[in-house]
Amino acid sequence: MKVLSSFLNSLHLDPSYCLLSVYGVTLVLHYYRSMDIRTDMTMDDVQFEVFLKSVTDLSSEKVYRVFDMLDVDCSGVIDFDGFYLLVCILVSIKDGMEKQFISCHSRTLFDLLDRDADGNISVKEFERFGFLFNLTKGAIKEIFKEFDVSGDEILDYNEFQMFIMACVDKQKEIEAQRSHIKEWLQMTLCTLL
Ligand SMILES: [Ca+2]
Ligand SMILES: [Ca+2]
Repeated sequence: MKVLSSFLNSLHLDPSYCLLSVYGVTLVLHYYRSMDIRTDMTMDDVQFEVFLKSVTDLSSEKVYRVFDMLDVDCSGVIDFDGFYLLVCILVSIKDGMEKQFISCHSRTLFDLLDRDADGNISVKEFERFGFLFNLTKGAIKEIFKEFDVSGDEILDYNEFQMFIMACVDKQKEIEAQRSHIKEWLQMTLCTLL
């Protein structure tokens, strides 16, 4: 999923808590209110589709999957809390902070992914929403192979947390490799010039 939006470009997450600043929350609230034509602090599926399609490249089918995920009480509307969470997810993707975001909000995300609320995440549940964090079907299968320690083809919360820690470690490994390459390039350039 790609995030393309001038509104979201102006927002960034706090690196420690992976949440928006007070100023950011105010901006999001203002934006949410500007779309709230019924002035009842709710957003229906049509408004939601217009918003999400204007800031991402998601298909209508995937937009409705996200809507279902955030509409936890099946009321047919998204309240401000759900919208705020969605904006934080989108900002984390825009800034390449998906893994840190998953790590900071693991319990919330686990509960959202666990659609049937049985306390476990199945491959099907993961595949349904994995696209949000740019996890492909192949990557999800690998995750299950590696982290389904009990071998019951579902991830409980402990297994899910192990997966998150591995993702964070992988992210750090990639960042360390990038900084080594940068240092090496700078040193090589200095000796050549
Ligand atoms: Ca489940
Ligand atoms: Ca398991």
